[in-house]
Amino acid sequence: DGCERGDAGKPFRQRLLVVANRLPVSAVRKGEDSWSLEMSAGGLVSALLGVKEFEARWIGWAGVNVPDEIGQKALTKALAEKRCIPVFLDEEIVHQYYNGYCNNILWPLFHYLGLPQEDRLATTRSFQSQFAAYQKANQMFADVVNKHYEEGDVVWCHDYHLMFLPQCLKNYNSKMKVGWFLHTPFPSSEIHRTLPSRSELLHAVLAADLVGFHTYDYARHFVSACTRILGLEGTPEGVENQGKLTRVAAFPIGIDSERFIRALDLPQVKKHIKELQDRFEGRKVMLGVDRLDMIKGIPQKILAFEKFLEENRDWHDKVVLLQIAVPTRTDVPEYQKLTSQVHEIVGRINGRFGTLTAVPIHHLDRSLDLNALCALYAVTDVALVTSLRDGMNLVSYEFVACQDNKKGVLILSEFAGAAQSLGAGAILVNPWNITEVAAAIAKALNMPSAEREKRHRHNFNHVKTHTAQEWAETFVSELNDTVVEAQLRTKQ
Ligand code: ADQ
Repeated sequence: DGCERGDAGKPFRQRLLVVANRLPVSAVRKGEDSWSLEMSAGGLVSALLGVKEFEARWIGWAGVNVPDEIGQKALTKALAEKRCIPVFLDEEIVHQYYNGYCNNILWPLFHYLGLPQEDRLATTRSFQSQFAAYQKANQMFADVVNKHYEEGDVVWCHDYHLMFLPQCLKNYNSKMKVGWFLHTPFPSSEIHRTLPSRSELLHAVLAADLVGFHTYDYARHFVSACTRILGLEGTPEGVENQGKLTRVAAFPIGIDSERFIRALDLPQVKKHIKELQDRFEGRKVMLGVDRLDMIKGIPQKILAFEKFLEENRDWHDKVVLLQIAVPTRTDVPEYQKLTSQVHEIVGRINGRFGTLTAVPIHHLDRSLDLNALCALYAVTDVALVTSLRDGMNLVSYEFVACQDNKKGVLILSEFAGAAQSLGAGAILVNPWNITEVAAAIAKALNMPSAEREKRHRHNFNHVKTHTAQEWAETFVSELNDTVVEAQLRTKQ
């Protein structure tokens, strides 16, 4: 059957160690040595559960500070049942590595967003200490991976938090199969050049055997950064460094589309759909679902909706925008400012265009569970995804998966990775141009059903066939093969 066999003659699956900043669990301490754990059902979890050839183990930070040994032991034991292995980070490291270097430096830079003026100098001054904390944190992740690594395991590192990890792991064991995938965009080499630690980061990533991005453009930017900044040679397969080829390629992520399609058949979701339809009867529903983050372009989206209302008086009582924005990184002042800014704009527009019986915008600062989210996607006529930059954007995929009955329209930012895959079915916009987005809203609301059907069909086929599971399988199997190839090349 092609499976290797263990001592008892039973087939065993190769182990996949998935390393990400956060474990897919939320942990709450119940007592000195007891924890309650809830597994988060994100796309990455279901993607990796679907990879049948491998048995996944998770390594990452549990998102809580556990200073005492009793607590750490108890948490480690509880997590083991969920196949999770914790990396313990203290508050100071989290502050410098996670809030500082990851979210204040790399995140805005990779999304082409400058720092606010008042933060710029402060960040420049604290750069070195934050970078040192970043390296230290990556080394702590590597220590845990190394401790649990067994020969034959495949290690998959995730995202901008762990760019140093491939190098730390290869320092321990050059035979370890190591892949690294970036969930955000990789910016133009001209942007990456401005980072004081530009070369160290590139070298560290190049230690991996396979480096993956959502789109071909991000992969190209990365290769350009390696050729221009490090003076290395880029080939169609990747980057060559001292006889070693690091394979660089695009692996566009998808969603677990069946999970969303199945949810629409649940009685409670059907009930919810009916309630929403009754609530908004006679009005077209427009929807935004985002983490409340600068990159999602929420203020720009709402200003474009205001412009649409200004220019289309006959639509005033016939359309409603539901914006569901889940707060994230709430201890960062930039994010607090964004929340107030969005509230202020929504309040102004509702004051301006609302009546005693209806308001044009419903804005919720909260997360919804999968069933509520699916019901909302299903009743929507027009979804608005206006990210200023976005690695992929899974909300656009989830909306399409839930629209096979309604065949609503997706307005999608050309700066989201998803524009490459769903561009043919969506109306693509430049989110910075609110006049253009307002015109796209008018076009979407007035679109004849035959055109909606055609556009939806294109996108639905894509979302159904290019799933998260396929994404994970492709990456992991290519990682398995790439190492062999790379070793062969070195031997030649
Ligand atoms: P995110 O920036 O988090 O992910 P996205 O891809 O849209 O962006 O995924 C967000 C997820 O959170 C979706 O599954 C969505 O359903 C959920 N979500 C958002 N708002 C919610 C709300 N109010 N209530 C409930 N759920 C909500 C990063 C990158 C993306 C990349 C992904 C995957 O920034 O560009 O697509 O990783 O690689």
